[in-house]
This record gives sequence, structure tokens and C-alpha cells, in this order.
Amino acid sequence: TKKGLQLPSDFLWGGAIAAHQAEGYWDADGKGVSIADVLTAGSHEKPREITDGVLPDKNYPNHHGIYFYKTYKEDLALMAEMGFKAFRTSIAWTRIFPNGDDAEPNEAGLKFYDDMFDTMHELGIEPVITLNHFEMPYHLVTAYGGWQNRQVIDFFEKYARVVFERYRNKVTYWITHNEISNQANQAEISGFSDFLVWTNSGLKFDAETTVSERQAAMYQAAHNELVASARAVRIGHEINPDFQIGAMLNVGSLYPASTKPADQLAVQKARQQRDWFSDVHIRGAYPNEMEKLFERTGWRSDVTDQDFIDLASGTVDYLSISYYASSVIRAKQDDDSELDEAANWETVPNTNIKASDWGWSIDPQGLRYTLNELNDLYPDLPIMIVENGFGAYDELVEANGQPTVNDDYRIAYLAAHIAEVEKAIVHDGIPVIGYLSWGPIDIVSAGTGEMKKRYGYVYVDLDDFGEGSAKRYKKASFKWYQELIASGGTRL
Ligand code: P53
Repeated sequence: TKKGLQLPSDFLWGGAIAAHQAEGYWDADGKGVSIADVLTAGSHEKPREITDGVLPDKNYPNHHGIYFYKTYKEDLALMAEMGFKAFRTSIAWTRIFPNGDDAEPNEAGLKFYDDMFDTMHELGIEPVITLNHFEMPYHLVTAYGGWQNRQVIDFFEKYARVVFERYRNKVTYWITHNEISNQANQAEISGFSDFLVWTNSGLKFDAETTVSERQAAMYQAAHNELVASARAVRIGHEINPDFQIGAMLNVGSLYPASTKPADQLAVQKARQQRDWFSDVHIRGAYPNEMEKLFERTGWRSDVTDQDFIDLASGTVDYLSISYYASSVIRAKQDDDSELDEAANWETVPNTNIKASDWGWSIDPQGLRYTLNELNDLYPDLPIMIVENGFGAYDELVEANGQPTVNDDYRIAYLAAHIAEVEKAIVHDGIPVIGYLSWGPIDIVSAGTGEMKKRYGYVYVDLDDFGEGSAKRYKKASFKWYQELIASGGTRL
């Protein structure tokens, strides 16, 4: 009798990384400076600094990553050894268009991804490729002001067209923008406000910028990203009708702090401020409450009739999500008239569940809850989980003469979450088409820039200063994930 998971045989098991967190070689072979290249190392306590260009004497962890630019063949072989069916990474936009507004693409960058995708196919691994994962060209910020400038739509469209044409026979699964919703209510939830408008949109505010001005810039940038995504989807389908092009949102579940009606409304509003991004991607139009918000505030002012035609005609084929943690929302006031303003609600700790060393709550049931919620919103739309995992401090030990990590805490997190994915598929009938865990090999943390916040099945011997041998060692979770995939998910 079969125990544990009972998943479709074509289920996409695997893992996911992003170029800027892994590749290193930040200025090699014509690559331009990206917005990740001006982020210093931080920690749970200390935010990463956004510097004006690349400065001497600063620690920029994305400059070295894990040297994946040179090690991808060996690293992908380790993923294949675990039985990966799919591997998600991003194309570094700056390897293709170093400045973003270049007339011609950089052939060395295009060639690099040709080889990487060939390697994946030789190993039997399906590439899942993100176009824009927190790494837009820095020049598009300094010369154009980031995504709030409509010209960036055209630059992105050109970039998308070039890579869609180049890899039309090598890549089927695409994602346009990584975690596009982070910059909105997620910023309030995670306490990362200034950071996430930078990583999503290349927006940097000075102290004098008012909340309303920030909101206007963010909503305009997000609108431009959505139009750019829709145009890319349409172009992609023209280039290859078999392309599967997806949206990507971080969808940690949201709970009300109490049974007070104001808390219910606050959590609903917080969710709407996230889910409108997927609404636009999936339905091709803004939901009413967002149009009303823009009517009242004048935010998202720079729109054309053609934008709305583009949005309607470039809807995505699937939804991809990241899920790490849940959040609890409390209304700051009982008067509900302004609860759609994030400033009028706040997050509070969840005393029912534990959290990671970085304060991310551990909530496997929340994943099933969220998958159900998304399926209620978008019935039968395929959902791919493209990030889930446990960032933790790992200790390297010797076992049978081999360095390894006994990461039973990571196995426990992943097993509990995958069990909830099974329930969502088998009990709830939700079309989840894949599970890609985050950081199957240790990489630089996006949020903190640390190496020591590790997610991998494979340990990489590098510290927060880029010191170390960069050697790869299998953790205990390596064998666990390998056996899980080999068993079709039954050996949880
Ligand atoms: P790290 C914030 C909130 C939720 C997910 O995050 C986030 C962020 C930004 O840090 O990022 C996603 O490395 C993102 C990945 C990132 C991963 O989650 O801060 O798509 O690039 O590495 C994990 O622990």
C-alpha cells in the first residue's frame, strides 16, 4: 500500500535559485551592474545598504555568489543526482543587456545561457526561467528612475523578445517578474518597505518623500511591470505557442489577529493589496477596489488605453508562488473607513507557531490554506510552487570521513510542507504541477545578503565575507530529498 504522497507522475520536483544570488562573476564577459550589485551584506538585525554605485571597501556578496557562473555543470549534476525534474533559475538581465537600453544584446551572455540550458537537458532537467528576479540593470535606475518610467516597459519587452527567440526550443516554462507583489502590502508585512521597492522596481526614496509619493511611485512602477509582463506573454506565445508563461507572487498566508470585525476587514484588505497583482496577470484587468483606490488617490496616474488592451491580451498560463511563512494582521483602529491603507493595520506575532532564527513563522498548514484560497480565486489554474524552504544556520561536521550537515530541522520543515501540498492535490483537487524548493544549493540570501542563512541540500563552504574553499558537501537532506523524489513522493 502506498503511503504519503500520491502525486502525478509528471509532477515537477526540483529546486530554484536566482542568477544574482548564485552566479557571481558580476562583471565578467560584458555583464553590466545590476541593482543587486549595489547591495551590501546585512543580517537579520542590520538591513542591506543600497549604495550609489559600486564603492570600494564595501562587502557586496552578490559579486561572488557561489561562483555558479563557472560551476553550474557540476552543481546541476548534483541536482540531477537528487532526481530533479525541473530547475528554476533566472537570466541575469545585465548579461544580455548590460545597461538595459543597449542597442544590441551581449552575445557572450546569450551563449552562457545556451550552454546552461543544454546542460539541463542533457541531465533530464526542465528549465523554469525567470526574466526579472530582483536584478534589473542599475543603469535603468540612474538614467530612467527605474520601473516608474514607462520607457522601461520597452526595454523589458526587447529583452524578453531576444531571450524568447534565442531559447524558443530550450525553455518551455517562463516566469516574468519574481514576487511582483512584495513591494505592496508585503513590504508592510515583512518590515522591508524601502528594500522591496528597490528589489522589485529600482525605486529609491529620500527621507523627504511622503508616504503618498512613495505609493504613487510604487503603483506606477507595478503597473508598468504588469504591462511589460502582458506584452512579453503575448510576444512569447507568438514566438512559441507551447510556451507556458507564469506570474509569480509571494503568498504567505494572512490571518486576522482576532475575531473583531475590523481585524477581518484589515486582513481582507491586506490580501486584496497582494492579490490584485495576480488578478491583473490572470484576468487581465484590475479589480474594482484598486480602480477605486486610484480614483481617490491619483496614484498610478500614467496610463494609456493601449495599456489596458495589452493587459487583457497578455494573460498568463499559470501562477507560480513562493511560500515560506504566514502573517497575522491587526487593525489599528475599529473604524473601517481607511483600512485599505496599509498604514492602518499592522502585523503581530503568531503565538501558536514557532519561527525560524530570522523570525519567519513555520506554518505548513498555511500552505494548504493558501493553495485553497488561490484555487477559490482562480479555479483550476495550474499552480507551480517555485519557492519553499527553511533558511537556517548549518554546522559542518564530519561523518564517515566526509564533511556534512545533520539538517533534520530542514527535513522536518520540508516534509511537513510537502505533506500539505499532497493534501491540497489529493483531498482538495487543486492542480499543483510542481514543487521547487528554494536554494537546493546554498546561495546568498536575498533579504540579508548572508551566506549563513542556508537553504540547501548541498552545503557551500563560503562565509558572509566570501571567504572559504567554495567546496560543495552533501547535507543529510540531500539523501532525504533524493529518496523522496525517487519514491514519487511516497517516502516522506
Ligand atoms: P531570503 C522577502 C519576503 C519573502 C520572500 O529569502 C523574499 C523576500 C526578499 O528577501 O524573497 C524570496 O534569501 C526571493 C528569493 C529569496 C527567498 O525568498 O531573504 O524570491 O530571491 O532568496 C528567500 O531568505
